[in-house]
Amino acid sequence: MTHPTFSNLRIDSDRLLGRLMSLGQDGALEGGGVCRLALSDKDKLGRDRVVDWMKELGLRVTIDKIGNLMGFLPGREDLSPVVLGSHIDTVATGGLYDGNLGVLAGLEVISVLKDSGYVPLRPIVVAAFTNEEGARFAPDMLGSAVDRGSLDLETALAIKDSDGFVIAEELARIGYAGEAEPGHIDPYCFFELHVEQGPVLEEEGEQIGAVTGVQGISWTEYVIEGISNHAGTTPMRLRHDAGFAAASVAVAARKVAEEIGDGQVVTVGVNELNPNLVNVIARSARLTVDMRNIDEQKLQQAEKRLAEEIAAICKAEGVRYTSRTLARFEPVMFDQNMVDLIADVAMEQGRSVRCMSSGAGHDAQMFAPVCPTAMVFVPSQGGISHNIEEYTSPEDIKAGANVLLQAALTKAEE
Ligand code: HGY
Ligand code: MN
Ligand code: MN
Ligand code: MN
Repeated sequence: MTHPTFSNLRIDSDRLLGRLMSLGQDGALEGGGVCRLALSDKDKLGRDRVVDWMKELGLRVTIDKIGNLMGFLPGREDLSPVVLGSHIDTVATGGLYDGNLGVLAGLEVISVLKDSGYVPLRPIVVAAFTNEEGARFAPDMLGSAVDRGSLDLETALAIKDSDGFVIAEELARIGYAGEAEPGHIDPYCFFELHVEQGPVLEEEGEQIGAVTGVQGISWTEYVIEGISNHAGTTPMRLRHDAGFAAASVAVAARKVAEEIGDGQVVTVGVNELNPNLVNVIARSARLTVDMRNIDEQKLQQAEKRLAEEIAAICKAEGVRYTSRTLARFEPVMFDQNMVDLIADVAMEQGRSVRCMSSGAGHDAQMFAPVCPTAMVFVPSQGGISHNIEEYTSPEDIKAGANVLLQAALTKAEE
């Protein structure tokens, strides 16, 4: 029996936008935006909502031991599945789209199949991975890394947030300490639809990004220990000021980025002083440095240079420091055939498309080493993300979800 073609199937953008807005209620911030930190009560609300939608769609829902959610739609044959994944945890000042779009567009693909009665050859899995952001628990992409075996489950379960809460206990507390073994699916291929989170597509007037890879990520936490003292009585020559050392690290990090050039980015996102009082020279500082580059050699060079700078700063100020690696992922390249498929589908649908690498980390980078993987980007208005003003237009969301639909169904017939 020849199977009806799927090429005329299209998403229902009102339904997809409706789900995005509904999910955005879980952790909604006054004045817009979302705070749905991994394994928080708000994350539980979002998870419960997504699980309900998966069940309404008749998917077989599994929760694994690190809390990854997977909805399974059988295919005509019992083959390895096409996986459509992303995340629903957000940073504390998050938007409606980062991660959420990828998971809900996956559910929209399932809804289209249910409406049309079309059953693809291969099963399709929609996945929402635990703690992609890394904003509460480091490293980021934690759930997908455990799923793909690049992070040990027991190690991940023991990770604590800055308040001392442990992942294993938080999973149990919100009722998402699943029983399935991480890695219980053997993916045929992996797609992730995601907002670009940068300015490129909008600046160049392109509608779709066919993502070729993800840059390397290096997260380090530094704790600098000085001597607290009176701000008024302590001569400058006698100070061992952890606050000054931390500020100097931020300046040095920017200098290293400029030295390396070529797309090197460096961010000091956390800089906590203790006791953090107006008239006390800081006793200690806890800061994080996020460094990224698509070129692994240059990223290593940036790490080396920053280490040199920090050693010199702390020696000169007479303060001690310790460092801890929070995350370290090498750059990944996606499967060229999958990238080409995304570009071809976009052009067939009359969309302008450009190939580009991703500045942000994504769950897809955990799948790239183990199966054909690629991402679809849609523009971020003003290039803004990790910000409550994050916005992508309904037209761009519809365009991206239709590209995901057709690319996924093409692979599901292989
Ligand atoms: O940091 C990142 O790029 C990702 O959003 N976790
Ligand atoms: Mn994301
Ligand atoms: Mn993010
Ligand atoms: Mn990300």
